[in-house]
Amino acid sequence: MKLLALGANLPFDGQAPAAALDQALERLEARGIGVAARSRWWRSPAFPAGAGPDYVNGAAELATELAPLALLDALHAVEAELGRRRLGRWEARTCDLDLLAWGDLVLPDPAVQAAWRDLPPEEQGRRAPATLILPHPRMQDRGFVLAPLAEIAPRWRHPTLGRSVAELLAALPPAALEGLRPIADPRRGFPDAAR
Ligand code: PH2
Ligand code: MG
Ligand code: MG
Repeated sequence: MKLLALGANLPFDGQAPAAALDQALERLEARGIGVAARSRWWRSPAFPAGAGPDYVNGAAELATELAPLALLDALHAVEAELGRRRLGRWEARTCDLDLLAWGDLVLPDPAVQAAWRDLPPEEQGRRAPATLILPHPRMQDRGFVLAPLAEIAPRWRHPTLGRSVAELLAALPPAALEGLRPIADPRRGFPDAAR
């Protein structure tokens, strides 16, 4: 499974963040990258606390034969189309598309993935990897990633932690889920997503 996390916490072109994330999925499909499944959109307080407006977050399963770096290029292109400016780390953004996993591939290798995964919290805000790390080194820590992901891929198993998405979600401390709530069911439209 090719798994994607989506996030946005700034309006783009007068549109609410959820609308930009809808557009991101449409633009991926227009590039031939299928969306096999998508979660609901969830609202979540910015991490770290106080780092800007609430986010809208979601997850999708992509259907594509693109290799990881080619897929990453396509994600970056769609981010740019949706107004993303790469400024500071953890800065507010109109569209963030994070590749979480590409099957059970571990990049660049298990030791380096584990080193980034286990980076001490005080270093996480200061250091960013220069190369693609898969699975995404913070995915197991984030309620705003795991809760949407559990809607579409609860049984996907993390290749270096050996735990499923459902298990990782259940293992989170309650603080990681605080304030997190679904805002809409895509099959029924987006009744309360406008803001
Ligand atoms: N993404 C970040 C930093 N902080 N907080 C929430 N709630 N959701 C995100 O997607 C998010 C964040 C960096 O990409
Ligand atoms: Mg990103
Ligand atoms: Mg991100």
